[in-house]
Amino acid sequence: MKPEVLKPVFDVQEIRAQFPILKELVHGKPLVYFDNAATSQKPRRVIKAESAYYATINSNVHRGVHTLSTKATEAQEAARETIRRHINARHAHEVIFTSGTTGSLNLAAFSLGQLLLKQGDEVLISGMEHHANIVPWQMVCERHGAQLKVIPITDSGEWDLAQVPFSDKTRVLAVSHVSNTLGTINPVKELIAEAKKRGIITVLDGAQAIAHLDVDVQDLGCDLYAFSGHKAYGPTGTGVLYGREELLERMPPWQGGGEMIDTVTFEKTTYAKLPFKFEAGTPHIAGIIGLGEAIRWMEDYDKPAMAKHEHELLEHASNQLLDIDGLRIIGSAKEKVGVISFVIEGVHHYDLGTLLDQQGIAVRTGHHCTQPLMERFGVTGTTRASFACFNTMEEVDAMVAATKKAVKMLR
Ligand code: C6P
Repeated sequence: MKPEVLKPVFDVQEIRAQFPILKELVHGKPLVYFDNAATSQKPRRVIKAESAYYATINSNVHRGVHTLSTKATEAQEAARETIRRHINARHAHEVIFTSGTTGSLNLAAFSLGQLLLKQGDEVLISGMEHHANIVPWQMVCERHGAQLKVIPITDSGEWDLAQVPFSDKTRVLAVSHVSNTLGTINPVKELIAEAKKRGIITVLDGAQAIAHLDVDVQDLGCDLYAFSGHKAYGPTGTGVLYGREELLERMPPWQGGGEMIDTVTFEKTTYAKLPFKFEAGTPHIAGIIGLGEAIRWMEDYDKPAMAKHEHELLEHASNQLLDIDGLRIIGSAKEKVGVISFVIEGVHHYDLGTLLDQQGIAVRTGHHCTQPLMERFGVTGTTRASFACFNTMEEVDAMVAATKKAVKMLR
């Protein structure tokens, strides 16, 4: 159960005051940070938690009997428990720490490949996946003689549910909960239910969901769920792979090394219990402690209230931007998080991004690590603004005004 906390009324200025970076100037202008899908900014509490570890308890975990090691271990394991509670996993040992979503998905692909895949089997992904949820599966498919199948995408940027290529050879379904490029919130529960009926293992890429949706892995019914800490107000270099206990028990380890073993001889190694079987080497202890703090911070500030605010920013941005002649929004799904991708006739996204930066406005331009999706929409790249709880309507207005100005200069 999540602790009952009295949520403060959503006050964007009060939230902004907690992000030191928002006081920075870029090219002499106040920073407008709209690149939260790439990485979110960090509240002071997270920065403090990470530096307090280095300043007061820096030590390795699960290795020493000395006081600092015990304190570091307790702090790291408290973060694991916080994350367990936040995503409603049954057990803390179902939460594996990784370097990020990419690390989590590579672990999942390698290990499931070893466990399940053989010649002729199929892995099903979707046409809106990030490269991190394409390439690891391609690599294991190649290794095991399996085939990658793809759910097509509609013009509005949603899965075409009438054309999901399930077959009796499908062994794994690996799809994103939320698209990083389109912002689409996918109907994952529905697809997981269908996959389960067919005995298919389900993997969700939650990189863009964790900071915006209430994620309940038991309710979703997925077998594995991957996310990064740094997109959820936590430190870079941290990530999680949640896994259902029974499946994790059967999955072979990904990397070998210290801490993931029970006994080692030159003839044979036996592996440690969960979660340590999957956590070879010294983890990013400071980062994990920071991630625990980021999750507690989000819980204090109420994710649904944050999501509502971000949705208002999205609506406002969409309405204002569509005033610009020749502007096309890529991704018009009914259910979206605060991500808006657009192209403008006669304007290259790179030039627009550079001119926005000169006004202090940070957006991402390019293919957003979703090249097949770009091909689907017949574009080489887009300009993407992605909102977080600390962004304001005034900042959206500033972006729209700067975009209009840039378009005049570039056409
Ligand atoms: N997307 C973006 O700007 P890492 O880099 O491991 O923390 O996350 C990879 C990843 C996986 N899946 C999805 C849906 C993602 O959005 C990302 C990261 C960033 O859109 C950086 S490319």
